[in-house]
Amino acid sequence: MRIDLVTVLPDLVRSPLEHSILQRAQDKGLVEVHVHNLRDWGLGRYRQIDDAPYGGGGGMVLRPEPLFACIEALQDQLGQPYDEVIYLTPDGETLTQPLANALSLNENLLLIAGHYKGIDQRVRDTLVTREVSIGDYVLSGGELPALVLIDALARLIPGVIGDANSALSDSFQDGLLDFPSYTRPAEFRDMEVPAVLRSGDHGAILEWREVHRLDKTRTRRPDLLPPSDREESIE
Ligand code: 6GU
Repeated sequence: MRIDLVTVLPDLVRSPLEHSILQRAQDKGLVEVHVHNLRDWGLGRYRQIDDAPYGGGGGMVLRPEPLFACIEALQDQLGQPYDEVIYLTPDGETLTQPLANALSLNENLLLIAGHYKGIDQRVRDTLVTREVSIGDYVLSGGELPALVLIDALARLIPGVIGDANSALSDSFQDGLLDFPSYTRPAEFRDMEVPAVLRSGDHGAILEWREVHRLDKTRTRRPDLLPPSDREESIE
């Protein structure tokens, strides 16, 4: 998968892309992330990229010319249309695991991180094919949401995560929260790891994990369960 990310703050997004799973995904050639500074397409001597909103009010709006020039240049370089041009915005569709799963199947994505008061509506009306929010709270810009989206997508690409089962067994992937995990030591400050997990009985371990996934989901996120599964708790 190739991801082009357009931002006015390229330095803000670089470091997270250079660590851990995102770095590994890129090292393995499974994901390519290219960061582009919108100011490179800015207007005039001062490379202007934003302006005051028509109609007044606070904040600045990203002008259409730099965004059109940038997106068209990237489109030309790619040599084909992007599968999706995604604008990160709090009024977009909320990112969920099913949306991440669907987007992870694309080959080429262009992400636009807005800033200030957002971007000129004409860009949204013409070039943007999808608008995505990462939740019902307001952030200062689309850069962190873009990184969240990239992380959610990269880990779904086959080969990125070591254990092939790991991404599929995550919380949310089948609608339940994850089970509690323990590692050595078996006893720590009078707290014992549940005996069944040390029993070697794989059937019993699977059952324990399912019971605890369901129990945790009932307690914390009953909204994830069908109404018939919401009551009844383990003793
Ligand atoms: Cl995508 N952008 C901003 N600025 N705030 C957000 C968001 C996006 N998603 C949730 N809050």
